[in-house]
Amino acid sequence: MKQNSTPFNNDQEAKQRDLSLNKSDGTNKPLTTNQGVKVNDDNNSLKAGERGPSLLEDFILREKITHFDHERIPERIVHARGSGAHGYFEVTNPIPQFTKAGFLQEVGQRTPVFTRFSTVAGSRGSTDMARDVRGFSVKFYTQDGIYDFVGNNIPVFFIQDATKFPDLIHAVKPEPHNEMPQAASAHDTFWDFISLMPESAHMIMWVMSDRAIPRSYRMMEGFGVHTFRFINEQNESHFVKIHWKPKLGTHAVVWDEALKISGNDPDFHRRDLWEAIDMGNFPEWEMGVQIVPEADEHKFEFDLLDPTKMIPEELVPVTIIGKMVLNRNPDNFFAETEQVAFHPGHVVPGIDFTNDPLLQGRLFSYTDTQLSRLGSPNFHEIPINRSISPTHNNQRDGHMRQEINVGRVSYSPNSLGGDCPYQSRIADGGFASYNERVDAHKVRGRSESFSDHFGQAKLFFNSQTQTEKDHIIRALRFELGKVETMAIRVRMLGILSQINTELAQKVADGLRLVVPASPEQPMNHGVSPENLGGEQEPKSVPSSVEFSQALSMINNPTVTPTIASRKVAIICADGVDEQAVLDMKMALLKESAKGCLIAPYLGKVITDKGGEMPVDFSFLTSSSVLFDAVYIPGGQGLNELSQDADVMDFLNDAYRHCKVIGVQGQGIELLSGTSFANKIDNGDEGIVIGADTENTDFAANFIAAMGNHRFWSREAGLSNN
Ligand code: HDE
Repeated sequence: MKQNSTPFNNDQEAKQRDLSLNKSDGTNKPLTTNQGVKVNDDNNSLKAGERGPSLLEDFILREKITHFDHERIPERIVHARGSGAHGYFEVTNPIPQFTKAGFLQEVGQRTPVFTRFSTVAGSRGSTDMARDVRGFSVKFYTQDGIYDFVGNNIPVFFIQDATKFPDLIHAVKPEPHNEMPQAASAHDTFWDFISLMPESAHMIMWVMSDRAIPRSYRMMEGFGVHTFRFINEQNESHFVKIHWKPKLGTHAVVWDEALKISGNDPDFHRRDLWEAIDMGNFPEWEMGVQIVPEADEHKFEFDLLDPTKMIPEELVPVTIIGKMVLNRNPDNFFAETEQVAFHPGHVVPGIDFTNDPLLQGRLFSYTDTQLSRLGSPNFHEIPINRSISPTHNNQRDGHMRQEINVGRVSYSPNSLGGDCPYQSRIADGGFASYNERVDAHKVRGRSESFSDHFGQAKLFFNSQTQTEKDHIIRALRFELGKVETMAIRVRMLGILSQINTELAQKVADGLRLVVPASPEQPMNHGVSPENLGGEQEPKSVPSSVEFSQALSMINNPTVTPTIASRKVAIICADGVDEQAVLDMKMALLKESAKGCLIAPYLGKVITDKGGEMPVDFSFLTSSSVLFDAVYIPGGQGLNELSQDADVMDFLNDAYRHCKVIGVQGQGIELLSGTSFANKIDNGDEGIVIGADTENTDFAANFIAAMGNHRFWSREAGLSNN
């Protein structure tokens, strides 16, 4: 057992008990004002005569309206759109040799967590399906205080220095003159900035990949981005990069699907997370670490402090140390998901920072932003932010102070209060910053070791499968195609040509442009570079790893195929084969997946046996982009659906988005009206056909095909854009 703090707490419910102190439930309770006075009439304001003016005296009306008027708080400047859930973190492989962090010490030790996923650029009400980075934040309520992991689903970032962050965000947010476009990077100001910032080249490869359009928050990796430090009991430091690997694998949708999901269900990811937890399909991630000893700090061809670089897993493998399970939806979105305040500077003994200049800037920004968003330095007292380990200090007062500090002493040193609260020795769990030696001139500049902007961008692109490369090319054609200023498009082609000439050429072909012979130099307004501060001349250092399997979602070796929690659309109409539907639903349920009945109408369908089955969605209220696969059972009556344009769109989209389509018995006739009718006999593995309804292997074959997620070979003949 660790000797320096409280014994290990293993209480995953501790935070729920803490939150319950603030919960309020009005069931079977009288309506009251905020002052506790019971209300007799909540429907009429007080007036001078029934048709007369309202009276100022009406304290019930005034209180209700005033509170309403002040309901909104500023949304987050970035990551405004998000969804959260409660759960726990469990240690599976303790690493006390690297960190003394109390919550990472013993196998089976559990710590309550609250996790929030988000998009970056869009407003609170924007679509979940924007092409964007996803935030991945975890608040650990540890026995030694709060530890916040505040990462993304992409392991690198656009910029190297915090001072460029306001510029980056101003460029990507809707343009200031007309507030367009919402939740989209496909516009001039973003690409103008990016085309002038070659350090963003690596990140651009990730953001243009399918990582930026995840199938689900539950199917994304998480990365801490910066190199942090782990500190052990001997006060030794190791560099660490933190990873989260989703148990369901890392999966994405396709761009055309993303656009249609945004129209069909802008809450797609929020709903997916909520429903999965509601149904008991608790999302799970493994936490892994890449550890680099201090002595190896300069061993790599990139700088560990540069947040535009990751450590290829081929150089330093990821060691799994624990898992996170999200098993409880919030009770109240505002109180929990909106008011939760993360901060990369919330660390506990055993975890410390490095000099990554992006991280250093973040350490300032997060408290500052909570002051404007939540309105007071007492935001740590909001229940979702409250530590479950006791807090005592001499900080006092401020807006909305909840704590009632007793006694006359609020300073240190003091003799009147026995010099309490007292400071803790390191051995008793007191936090002491890592004793790093710093001996340098004050300088506003950048290390030469940060000047490789293209080496890892190349590694990323080269590590993708052809399908993934094609998706990156198409994403860039789309994004740059929305840019109106020709010079920006051309400048971006210059950047791309330094990553990969084939990439640049194919993007240029889509835009009908010529790749410039040499990339454009930054504008310095006539001032020679030596008279300006700023970056080093960009360069490209070849990566010592030429191909990294972990960078491709399709090749990713950690994925075990599963269809758990996936949704299947079962096409129905009166006369549908009842047994086939029931068998498929049962087979899916066994794999923790769900079959939903879609019919031309809501209510019920009458089956071939004269029975009734409830319909989940009509073709009007649903779309195949909201499902992972389509199943067409046999039965009379389905044929008529081939005259229905909505049904044909449903099936054509499922095919276009490379999804599994299973069809049994007479159901096959329905496919004759689709755009892919001529492909059915071509051996497309994603079309699973059961000629007769007795085929017992059918459901198993269908489920096995679904485990592949998508059948990319179909894309070859679909579109050349
Ligand atoms: Fe953030 N970021 N960020 N960021 N960030 C915020 O804090 C900031 C960066 C990340 O679910 C803000 O509470 C600066 C990298 C996530 O509540 C703000 C810089 C990474 C979230 C802020 C960065 C992140 C935020 C806005 C460059 C990945 C959502 C609201 C120096 C490692 C947290 C808030 C949540 C939120 C500042 C760059 C992740 C303004 C100055 C790199 C997941 O403080």
